[in-house]
Amino acid sequence: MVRKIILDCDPGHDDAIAMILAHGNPEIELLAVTTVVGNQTLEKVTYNARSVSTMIKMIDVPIAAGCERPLVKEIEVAESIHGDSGLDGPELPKPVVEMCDKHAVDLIIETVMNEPAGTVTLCPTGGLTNIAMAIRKEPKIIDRVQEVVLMGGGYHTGNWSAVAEFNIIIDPEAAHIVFNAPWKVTMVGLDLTHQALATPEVRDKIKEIDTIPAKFVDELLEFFGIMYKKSQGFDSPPVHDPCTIAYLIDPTVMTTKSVPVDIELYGSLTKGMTVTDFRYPIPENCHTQVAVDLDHEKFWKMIFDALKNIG
Ligand SMILES: [Ca+2]
Repeated sequence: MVRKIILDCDPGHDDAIAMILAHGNPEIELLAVTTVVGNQTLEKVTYNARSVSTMIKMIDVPIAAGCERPLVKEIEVAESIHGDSGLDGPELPKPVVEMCDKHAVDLIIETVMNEPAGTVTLCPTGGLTNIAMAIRKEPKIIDRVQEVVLMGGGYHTGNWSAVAEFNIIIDPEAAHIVFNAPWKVTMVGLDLTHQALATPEVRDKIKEIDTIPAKFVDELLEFFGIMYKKSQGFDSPPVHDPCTIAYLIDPTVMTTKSVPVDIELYGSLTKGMTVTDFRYPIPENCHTQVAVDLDHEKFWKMIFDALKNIG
């Protein structure tokens, strides 16, 4: 059964690869791409989303821009990882894909409310500002969404502080709203995505595909790899965001564990931490789960196949 998704993102090197995986896989129907401030300003990430759509000839998926700042905190971007444009490295094609004139929050609400109940999955791969705003504006979406599968957080480590991950720490209040809504949330956090490494073997296979989008991905990974080595000491960069899409294509690509997760809002050292409670017993009504182990080979085969499908 084809999975209908809304990708709410901040492209972003790994967001771009998530777009490619969603577009290139026949199991996924991308209903909309919505953008949110995160890796760079809203203006830059929205330009990037249009540019990536142009690159992969994804002309029929609406793109809508969302929130230009977090709910409470000031804007914090990830220039040390994604560069000044948010997508440094390859030369970006000039976007020819038009913007949807709706605000992303409205497009999310309208799409969820117009599709049959229980058929749309939200896939946030940036800060959770748009999704939190959508819940507050139209709480009925909580019951209508099939599930939320998000990249963010981590139950044993952070990357933007000792215990907090970037997508959560840039808007912890929004994350608090999203994790505490009574819908099914799968947290694909750093514990999982740090296994999705673009190793030299992976890079070679992408080069072999030898298409314009494959060359684009190779150049993205080249820049991403340099920045990850310099700023976080990784030998191969972790490609976080497409892990969410991979899970929706085939959940056996990862193992998950059902456990309560909540967001720390007040700790002077721990603000933005995804506090995960592994204690026995797990409550029966637990609506959150965390991603644990990745099947690296299966994951990367999905990316290779998507690139081949796009051609
Ligand atoms: Ca992202």
